Amino acid sequence: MTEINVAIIGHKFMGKAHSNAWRQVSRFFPGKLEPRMKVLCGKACTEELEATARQFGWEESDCDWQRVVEREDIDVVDIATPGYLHHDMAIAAAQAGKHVICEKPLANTLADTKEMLKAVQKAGVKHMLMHNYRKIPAVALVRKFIDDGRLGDIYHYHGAYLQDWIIDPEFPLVWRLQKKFAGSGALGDIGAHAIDLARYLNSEFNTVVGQMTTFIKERPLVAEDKGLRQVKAGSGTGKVTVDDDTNFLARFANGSVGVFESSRFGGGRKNYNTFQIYGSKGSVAFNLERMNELEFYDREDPQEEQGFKTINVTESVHPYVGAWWPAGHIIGYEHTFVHAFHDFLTALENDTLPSPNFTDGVKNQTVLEAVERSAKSGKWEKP
Ligand code: SOE
Repeated sequence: MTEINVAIIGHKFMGKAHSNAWRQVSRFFPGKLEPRMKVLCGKACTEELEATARQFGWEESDCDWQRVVEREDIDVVDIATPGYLHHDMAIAAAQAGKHVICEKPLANTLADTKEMLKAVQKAGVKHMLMHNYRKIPAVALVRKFIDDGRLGDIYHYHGAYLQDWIIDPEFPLVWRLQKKFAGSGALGDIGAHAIDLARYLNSEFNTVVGQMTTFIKERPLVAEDKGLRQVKAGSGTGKVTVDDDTNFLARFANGSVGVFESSRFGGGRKNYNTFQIYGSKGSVAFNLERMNELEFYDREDPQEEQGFKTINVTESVHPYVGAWWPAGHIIGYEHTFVHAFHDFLTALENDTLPSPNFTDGVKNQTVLEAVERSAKSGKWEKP
């Protein structure tokens, strides 16, 4: 057993999910490499940060990310911060010879993603992009079905990712609603997941045409910056500078067509990351809010049996599931990060490139930017 020393930058929602996964991965997926949770890095060296580091299982805490990425004893840097920070952190980590994991989207601009890919390739380090939804057993099963020809030729792909956490006009102007921090709104945050899943399961994108809408254009500022990265803390309101909803059409390289929607105004949809894929031999439908189930329609079933059936993706033969519990004992959102780190450590052990990685980050960003161009031009745009 060889220890691999990990540093994480970021300790909010993604920092918490990643920390849990670093603690669990070797318990359920024992391999030659065992992660050692060395240091959690935050914005300010406070007692709260130290307490968070202890609570999440890290040996130390620090508030100087440049110092952390330069440490001789660190092998992997895990970037779990807002998108506008990814570029500088990933390049510094790569130049320090560290393997790099980065949350999605890889960066807020295509130029930044290309510089990050160049840096990790030049440094010869491993790199992974944390699109954790590829690591859901049901999603990996769809990938297998397609590889096995069970869907046949793909005709169309529908990807809708809806949430509703900002539907209240009184919800404050947080960093995700400001272009300077988030790059874009629903499109770059949850639309990036939909695009990545479509590339993983179906095909690369050929052309897109889309529209972007901001329903609520002003939002309240909060009294002080509670880590919400306000444009300026204080009373009154601030301007929303990103999309609340983006929808677009797509033509794929494999000849299929696509319909996509990403919105934070899908009232009642909490994390409704869904896709349906329709092919010549079969169809599938998935909903993250029911992540252990996959709807499958097989045109080769006898006619009297035709129809969608619900596969309970909890059998030991299903991807990743054998490491957890017996059939029917479902798993959850946090397990997708454990699967991602298992795949990352396996890639390090085998000296292969993790998937998805920064190359996917560049490709995803070309699609995101083509949709944004199209929303301005009103025309079909090529990624
Ligand atoms: C907020 O939209 C968010 O936390 C996304 O940023 C994550 O990528 C998604 O997995 C859950 O929702």
